[in-house]
Amino acid sequence: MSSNLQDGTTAVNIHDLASRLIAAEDARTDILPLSYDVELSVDNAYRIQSEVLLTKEERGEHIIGGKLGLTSRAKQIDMNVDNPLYAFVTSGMLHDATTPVNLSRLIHPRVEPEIVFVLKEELSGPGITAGDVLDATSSVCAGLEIIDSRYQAFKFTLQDAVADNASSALFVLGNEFVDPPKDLSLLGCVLEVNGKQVATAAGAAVCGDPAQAVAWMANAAGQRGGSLKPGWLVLSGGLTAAVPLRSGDCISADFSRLGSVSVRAQ
Ligand code: OOG
Ligand code: MG
Repeated sequence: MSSNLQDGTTAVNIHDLASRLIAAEDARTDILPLSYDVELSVDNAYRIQSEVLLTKEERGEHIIGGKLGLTSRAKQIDMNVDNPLYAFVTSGMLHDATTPVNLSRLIHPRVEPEIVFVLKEELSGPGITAGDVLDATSSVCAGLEIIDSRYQAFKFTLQDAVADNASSALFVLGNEFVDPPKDLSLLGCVLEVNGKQVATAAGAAVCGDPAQAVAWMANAAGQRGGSLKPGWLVLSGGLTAAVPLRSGDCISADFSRLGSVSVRAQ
């Protein structure tokens, strides 16, 4: 499919821009942000994201959930982008935590701790509240997301990051799936790299309450005709700034109530 959409002064070719991102991921090479030579609206950035996901589906992957990005001040400050965004995770991104990540598959991976929701009911905005999210959640668990922006030095605008499916690459889940506590805001998280504590946070770091972040995605995706489906996982966004994943590293997150989750790199 090829579509040209007028955006500001630029005719934007959604398909060509999506192909740049797919090619970068396939070749494990970083590229200049799309905003370097194209003026993109947020809506067109989401259209590029859909096209990237369509390519993954054509290659046999399927969407298994959603993800929030830039939902904490720690992430927004680190990435110099002030708004949250949403994206989707596919079957190819769920990584078995017992298998080391093969770094040759990635460009410049970083890891961030996240609270992950497992949905039992559909969430379709508008009007979804944090309470609706908790009612629609069967369990929550600990997660580590391995992000890998296709852009040089992880430098991007909101539109760039949206188009790049929010830097998604891989994620791992902990083993403990618990009933969602009524209040996730006080859930504590300690992030360690090779046994050394590097950051701490509470659930409130993410939009005041990670359930609020999931509600935001249901409402924002709802405006574009999307919804969060029963059975999906939803990564509610990095609680802390992400840390680089290097050869030999073991990165762990310990959460109150959710247990711990680790990822190793070879
Ligand atoms: C964008 C993706 C952000 C999160 O949890 O905030 C994200 C990035 O930081 O590269 O996944
Ligand atoms: Mg993330």
